[in-house]
Amino acid sequence: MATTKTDPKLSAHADDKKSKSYEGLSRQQLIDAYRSMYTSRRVDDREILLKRQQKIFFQISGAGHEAIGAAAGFCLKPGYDWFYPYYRDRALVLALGATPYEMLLQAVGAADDPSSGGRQMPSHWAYNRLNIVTQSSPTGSQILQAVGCAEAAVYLRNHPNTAQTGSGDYREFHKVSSQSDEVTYVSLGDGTTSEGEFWEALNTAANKKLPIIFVIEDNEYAISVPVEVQTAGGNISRLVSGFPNFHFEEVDGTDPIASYAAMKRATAYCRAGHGPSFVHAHVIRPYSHSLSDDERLYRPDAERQQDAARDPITRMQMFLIREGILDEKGINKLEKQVEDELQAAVDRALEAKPPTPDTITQYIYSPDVDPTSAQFETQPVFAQVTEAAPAADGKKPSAPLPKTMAELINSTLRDEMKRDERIIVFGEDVADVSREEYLKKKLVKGKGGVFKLTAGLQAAFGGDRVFNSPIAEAAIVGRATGMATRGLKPVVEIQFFDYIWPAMMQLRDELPVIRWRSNNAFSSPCVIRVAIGGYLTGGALYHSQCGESIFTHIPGLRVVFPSNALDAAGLLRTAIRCDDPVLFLEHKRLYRETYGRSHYPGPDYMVPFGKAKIVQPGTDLTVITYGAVVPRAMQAAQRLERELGVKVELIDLRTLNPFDWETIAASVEKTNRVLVAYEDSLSWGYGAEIAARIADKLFPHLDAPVRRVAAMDVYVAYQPILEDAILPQANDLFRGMKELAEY
Ligand SMILES: Cc1ncc(C[n+]2csc(CCOP(=O)(O)OP(=O)(O)O)c2C)c(N)n1
Ligand SMILES: [Mg+2]
Repeated sequence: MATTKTDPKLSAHADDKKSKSYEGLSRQQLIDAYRSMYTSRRVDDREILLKRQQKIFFQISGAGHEAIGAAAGFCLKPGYDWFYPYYRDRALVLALGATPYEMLLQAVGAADDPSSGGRQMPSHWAYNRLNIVTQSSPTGSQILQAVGCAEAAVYLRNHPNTAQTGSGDYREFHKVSSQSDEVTYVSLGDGTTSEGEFWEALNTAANKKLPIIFVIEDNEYAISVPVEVQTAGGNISRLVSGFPNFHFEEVDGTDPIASYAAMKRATAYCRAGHGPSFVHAHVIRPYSHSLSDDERLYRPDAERQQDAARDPITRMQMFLIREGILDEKGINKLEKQVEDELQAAVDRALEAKPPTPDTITQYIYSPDVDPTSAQFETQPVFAQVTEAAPAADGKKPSAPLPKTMAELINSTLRDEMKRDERIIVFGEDVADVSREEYLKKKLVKGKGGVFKLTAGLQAAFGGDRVFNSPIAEAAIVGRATGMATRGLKPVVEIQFFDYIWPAMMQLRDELPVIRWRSNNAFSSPCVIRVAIGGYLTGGALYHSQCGESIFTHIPGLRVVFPSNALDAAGLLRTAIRCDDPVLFLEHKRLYRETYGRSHYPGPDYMVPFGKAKIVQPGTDLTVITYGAVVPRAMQAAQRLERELGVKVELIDLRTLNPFDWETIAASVEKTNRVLVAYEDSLSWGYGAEIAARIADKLFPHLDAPVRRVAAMDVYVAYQPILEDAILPQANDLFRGMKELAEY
């Protein structure tokens, strides 16, 4: 255990009682434990005072949770094991080597706060050097990431080639490493076990026998809601006891020695590779939920006094005295030392400089790899089609046909996986066949995705690189996030855009925020492929929706939406090689469309983000669109030219965040008329922002109002007659264009 400095004078006196074993903890370690526990409590007390003096802006205490934290600190190794600790883990974080000064820097919101640079509340731990991964405020969103982190440890161990760095892509900036017996620690409160993501995490940890320790710090309350309301039967240990492959512990988490014994067994089980551990620690919460909560409103005095009798700080103090490890003088001396150090830390922290507003936009995206740069603009290299000898009947063999978007996405994944062993593909049904023996014995052909986009990848790269996940979208994104934090490049699939919503917490509050909230101490670049869109005749409302603007509204997330096979290949490669999280939207209707097919552009073809494509140049009217509306708009534009001689400039945005303002502006300045068209419902849709910007920035250049053509403000219906009426068709686009041209 790395802990704060130890004064030799405070070392355990007399060797006489050395023989006595405290579950293997030395007398010095017990003193060290008290030091981190007491320091933790005093930092809390001091922060509470500073908050009352309005010198800091928020406070979250770890009071009552110190003993289990200190005990965990003895079993786990900073910078070796990995940590996803929740906000009450101050004692653990101190035990691992963070300092009160560093904690106070976060409380005052200092520029030098190593956890977030003044961006997150205090007790939102992140210490890169200690492998303490940036934590957030949503209860439980860390758990699936911790599972992904543990999966990554196993994968990295089995794939030494992942250490290759490869210049010119994300790998240059993400060194990977793992330890043969490392474990991942994740903690949470009793109330948080009610979150679905908790159960998704246990499921995968058990199934994959992952080296991860779940620590539940059960203080019997979640703000004002008692444990029996959160948890059926009131005891989480009982509920989870059926999960296979787990080692279970239930312990008095206010007793450091019992906690240590439990944590020691739990850690040993994980380190030995037997599977995950579950430690249920009963603790107390003496300081209400937070400073904005007064627990006397819902907890009677008697109950609170019962808790107070178990206070881990006083218990540990008494224990040290009783065992003759420290006398009263020794305790006072230690406490005085802690106080003095803390006072110095407070004085320094109060002097620390706040961040300046010009830094706000730093680290929304990678500062190292710019996917809009020329580095990502390469030329396609189409394989030479060699003339084959004429067949026996004298007929010429036909040249190979251009490929569909589905085929080119598959080929791109294949080539990238060949190039980069850090790529892992998982999702629902993406494997060829989970029961691999069927594949080996050639009993079945394999599935490879409901749209067959990942077909053959498992056969080519193995079941630990391409595998099926449970139907748990939050788990797909959360696990991917944890893996990416370790330097892997998950390219995961959400089967239908309509089912992305269980992953929304991960997609909004976690994945795209990790870099910004940790001030670039951590990042999680990965790719989420999603089948999206309608025009399916029969897809109905749960297989046809769009909704891309919900994701372009998220800073830190790149959003890509190709309209043809060649762009899909080039953009997917950019998505994989870049250093940001990317939502890669694939239109189902375009997967096998005749429109936009192409030969494979070779293993290095890339299209930069933020560069639109002028599908057709024109002089009279600009049409801005993307995705499946591109071919429909093309049809309408051709008719407009045929019937009215109007020349439309058709722009395919290709990427929605970032988007290509320069191309838009240049075109509108030339044509002076603009239509924005999109498949999503009209109001608040993606094109609304484009239209607003044009109206704002290009007003002097406009000869007509900015118009939009989009879907009706309703869901996509099953009956094709209704679907046709709901979604924008070539006829609607033609009408919109004609009106504008004639305005
Ligand atoms: C997803 C989510 N919902 C609600 C909250 C507000 N909230 C913060 S802490 C908390 C209670 C957590 O209780 P528990 O897991 O028992 O942890 P404790 O604070 O008791 O240690 C709630 C409801 C939140 N942060 N995140
Ligand atoms: Mg609780």
